Amino acid sequence: MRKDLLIRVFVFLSLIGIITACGNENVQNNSNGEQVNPIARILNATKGKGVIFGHQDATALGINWMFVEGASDVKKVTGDYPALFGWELGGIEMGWKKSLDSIPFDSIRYLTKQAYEMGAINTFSWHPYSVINGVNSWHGDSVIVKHILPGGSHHEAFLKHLDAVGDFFKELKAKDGTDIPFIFRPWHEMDGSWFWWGAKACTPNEFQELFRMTISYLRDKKGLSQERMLVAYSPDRNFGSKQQYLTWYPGDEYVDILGMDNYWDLKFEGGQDSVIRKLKMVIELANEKGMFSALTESGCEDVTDTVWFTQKFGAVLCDSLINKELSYTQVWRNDPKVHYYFPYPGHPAANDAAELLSKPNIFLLKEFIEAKKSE
Ligand code: BMA
Repeated sequence: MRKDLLIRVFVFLSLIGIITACGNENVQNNSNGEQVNPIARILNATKGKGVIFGHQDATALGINWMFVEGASDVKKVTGDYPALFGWELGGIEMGWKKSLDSIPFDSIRYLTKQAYEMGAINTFSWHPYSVINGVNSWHGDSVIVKHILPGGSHHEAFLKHLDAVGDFFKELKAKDGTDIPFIFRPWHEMDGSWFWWGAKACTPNEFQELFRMTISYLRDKKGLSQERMLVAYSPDRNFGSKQQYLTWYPGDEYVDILGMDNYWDLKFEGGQDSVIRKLKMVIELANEKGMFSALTESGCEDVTDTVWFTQKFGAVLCDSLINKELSYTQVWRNDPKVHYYFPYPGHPAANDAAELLSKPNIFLLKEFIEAKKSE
């Protein structure tokens, strides 16, 4: 072979090597090809066996109880805990002792640790107040994002908000001192118009910059490396193609889990077909990128449809491809003062929810612990 041809072949092969190595970064592999993130290892172990079921605020409050040790509406109805616990940090950036949902951050810390010790996964959402004018997250017309980006009038002040979030995460330690790994899902539902980081209040570029800045700051300045924190990108249901789904996408380096929140489609007759169609796009993208996929939020408010769990949600989760590919899902919180998304004992939908969750391929905690044994 001629020397210049040899050089070309060498350059070509090196490029392939570089491209492959970049791909690995997305799934958190170290140089030996091993997963460095404990949650990523678990999601790899359970993939193909079923979908992990989660509940927001699962052990913090429910119908007719609040902070009762060991209580959970999911457990009351199904006999077992969810396998994924969601928690909300809104208000922490204001220096408050309690979240915007009146849950003390000390309780969230305690319950996160408990969930971890039980073998569950913890995931965090954050509905922050604006550092500019103190309004809550549901101000879809307020132009805030561009002012908190680098160079903006409130950038430095906003970094203090990120400090509060990062410090909270850093303090999450197990009994033996191990850092508790978690999923962080910031700036979700950006394709909707209800949040100040949403489609009406910032451009996709500004949004992407906000997302990247948030994750880089937590990683680089707060030490929350990819070994500890997985990041979920989680638009709502407003997309009809993979390209549209990626409108707000900050880039592979900043994301580990591709998600979708979707309450809306499941309100309608046949809506499960739209959810299935959209989730399949998310799954395809996740597989192309070597990432995980999730239905990061769903639910029927006050469970007014008594067969919602088996007929709507279940139709999605039991779709053969989705059941094999989707890592997890979560229904929203049970707050008797506001709304609830999981039935309580005696509720007309209780048996229906229990029926769905009794399926071996939708994981409550015990099944999840079994499934992850091959980790
Ligand atoms: C929303 C509602 C609100 C809550 C917020 C953050 O969907 O449940 O009441 O404040 O989530 O948890």
